[in-house]
Amino acid sequence: ATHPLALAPVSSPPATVDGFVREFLLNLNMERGVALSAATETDKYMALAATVRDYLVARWLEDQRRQREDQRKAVCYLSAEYLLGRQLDNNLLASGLTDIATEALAACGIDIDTMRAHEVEPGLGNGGLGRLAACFVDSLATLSVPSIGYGIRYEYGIFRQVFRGGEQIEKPDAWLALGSPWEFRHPEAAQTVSFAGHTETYDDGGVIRSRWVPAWSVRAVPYNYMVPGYQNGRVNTLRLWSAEATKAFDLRTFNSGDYVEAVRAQTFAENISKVLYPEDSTPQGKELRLQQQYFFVAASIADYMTKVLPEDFDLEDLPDRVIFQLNDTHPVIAVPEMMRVLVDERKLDWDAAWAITQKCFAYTCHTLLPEALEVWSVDLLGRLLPRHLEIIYRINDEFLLRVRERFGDDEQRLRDMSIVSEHRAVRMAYLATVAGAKVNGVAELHSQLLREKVLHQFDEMMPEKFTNVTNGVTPRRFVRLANPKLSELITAALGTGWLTDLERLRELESYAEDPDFRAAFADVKAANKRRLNDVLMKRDGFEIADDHLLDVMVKRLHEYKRQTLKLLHIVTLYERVVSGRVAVSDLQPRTFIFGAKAAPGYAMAKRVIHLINAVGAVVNNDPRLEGRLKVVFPPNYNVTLAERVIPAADLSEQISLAGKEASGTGNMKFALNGALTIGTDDGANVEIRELVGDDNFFLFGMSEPEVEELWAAGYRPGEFAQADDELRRALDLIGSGAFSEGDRSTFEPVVSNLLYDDRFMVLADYTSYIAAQERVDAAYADRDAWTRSAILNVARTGFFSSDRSIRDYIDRIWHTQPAR
Ligand code: 26V
Repeated sequence: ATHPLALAPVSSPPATVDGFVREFLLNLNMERGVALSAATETDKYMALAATVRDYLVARWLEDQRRQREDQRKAVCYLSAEYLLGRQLDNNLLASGLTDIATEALAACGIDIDTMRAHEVEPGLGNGGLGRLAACFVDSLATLSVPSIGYGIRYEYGIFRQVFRGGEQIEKPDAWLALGSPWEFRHPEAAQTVSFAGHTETYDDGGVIRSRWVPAWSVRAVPYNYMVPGYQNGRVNTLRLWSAEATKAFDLRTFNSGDYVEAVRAQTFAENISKVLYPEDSTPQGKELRLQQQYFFVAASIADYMTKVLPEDFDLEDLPDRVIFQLNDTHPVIAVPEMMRVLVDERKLDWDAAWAITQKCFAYTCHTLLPEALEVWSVDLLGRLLPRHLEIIYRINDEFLLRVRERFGDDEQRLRDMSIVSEHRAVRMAYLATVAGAKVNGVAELHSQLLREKVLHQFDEMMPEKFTNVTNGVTPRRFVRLANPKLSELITAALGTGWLTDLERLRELESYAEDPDFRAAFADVKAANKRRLNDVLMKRDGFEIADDHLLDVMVKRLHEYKRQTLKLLHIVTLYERVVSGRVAVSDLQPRTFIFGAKAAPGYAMAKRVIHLINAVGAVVNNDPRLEGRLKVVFPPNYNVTLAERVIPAADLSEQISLAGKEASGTGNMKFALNGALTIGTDDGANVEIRELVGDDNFFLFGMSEPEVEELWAAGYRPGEFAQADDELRRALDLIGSGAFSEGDRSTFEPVVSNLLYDDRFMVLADYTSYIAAQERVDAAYADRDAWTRSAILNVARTGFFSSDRSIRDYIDRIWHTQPAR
């Protein structure tokens, strides 16, 4: 370019109210093609988003240019899910434009809160794993780590949940219906991703090589999202791939004349990124899901190798330039894909390629449940990705040779450690462990159990690979944006700077002893409850009473998380009053909030949802309770609702069976917002309790070794029902049809599951849980002491910033440097 304007980098509009108004109106007129007087809410929202974008773009382009030129090692975060939540407020905060935008919009007669409310959140994830990825990209940008997030642009995110007769109904989440103002589509940067076909060998000038002859392919079109760091001028990229029909399909339309067949084929291609699988932890082995995984991973590797890496790059140096972090096993097919690219396409010899690959990947495991460990059948892999299957076999053969060298001809061990099982299933966690430079769990206890149980034999062989990185959450979204009143109070006490240095919250410890500060803190909590009341009243007609203890359990519905234990507590309180054993005036008024989606195919989980609603319908309307117990179950719990619920909570329910919840991240969000936890010694609860102290945490239930012991001894849940009169009464009441208009069959499966199976030992922990809830009531009676504990929870949980997690990844796994 020669024009002087083309030589200079783009510049942002002036960061003033006038500058913002001008840019906003320009977008409204030029991009939306409407005048302000005729603009709809959607027009205004889209123009506002475009305006915020305009302020970020210059930095974004600059950071992309630098990242290309920079020799520094970068992180490619590979995740099938990013549960981003709404973007507008976050991007305003990150760019420091909140006040300017508020004023500018007001000057145009627009209330910025109506604009915030207009955004549909991109729900491109199921729960903890997807939200963690979103927190991590925020921290990566805030810490200026050269990095790029790769994932899938699902056309339909996690389903929208509605209740009909108390039962969950799933509705499609058409989050793109109004258009998505935060993304940039880049068709020119598309990659081709191939599938199926066969493999063959050929003579390449004297060298016999393998190659893959695929049967069909799709186009992967990237959509780039800006990921601004918090007020640091850094803007990273999240690149989400969308599947489209290839040119080949179009050609076929033209040539064959079979128009309908060609259009059908196009639909087939576009199915790949159509919908997020709503299963959380029970893989179904569905072909489309494997297609999704390979689709985004192959596109991402090709993008990195051809668009990010310089053309003449010496591949031996790849490990100094990039690390691919595998978010659970979903992207693990990247390992054989990298081998295929290096060996078949770049013509490296196998050993050199394997040496490189082993240094370029690291694997994060997010589960302990054996049923959640992904496997793919050899048949399916062979059909869909024949060359990758060959590569996996060779990786496995060479690995088993090493096992043999090390441990001798121990056939049992060889079977146990084989990547391909006797049942012809490829164990993706084993492949990731063998291939990865590092394997990490997501909380101390989880990492320990990975080494002792799930991957024990791998730990014996390669202990240096195993490490822990305890999860974290972004304080920008989950403290600053979700809880502006608490943030103001903290800033008034500590000054600024704590949002990017969250350990500074420690300085609040002394404020816990200051009665004025405690009063102010209690006022914030009360205001957050009123705000939640307003949200829920408007949304679902639920009321949150000012004087109730707000007891919250929000997370995916899963048996191991034990929503039924929470229900047994509620039913016990109810039964005490209606049986006359406890005077209603002796009840601590409580509102129980649930939020939970069940996987559509998980029958027991759906029945528990029904039961929560059924118990609510009875408890909420029984005049004998005088309104002292309320069950509130707003449908469609998502990031947006979490941001309103968590800051209002008094009590955080983290009651999974010890040894089952890998970490939890909701637990961290609650503590940071001044809720006290009632919880088991599980996942990150262990670390939360260590930090906040036993006096500020309600511990109950068996420890993980106690769980193991009871299980080994032969667990008989019925004996626990026999031993606790109130437990029996609660189960009987549910079984009697008290919550199903006398119909005993509706919830019988839930009751008999607990009495005769109870895989997650709900009954074994019941007595201890009820006792802990009584300690909660007693503690809440001294409101000022409770507030002190709540402040100490905030003060002592700065460790759980995802900035700290990312620093740990850098120190223990990535060994990258921040950008200049
Ligand atoms: C997810 C899926 C989703 C689609 C169907 C197949 C399938 C198979 C396995 C999984 C693993 C789910 C793992 C997960 O979400 N783990 C959660 O990760 C959080 C972040 O580390 C952690 O806080 C939670 O404790 C853990 O349950």
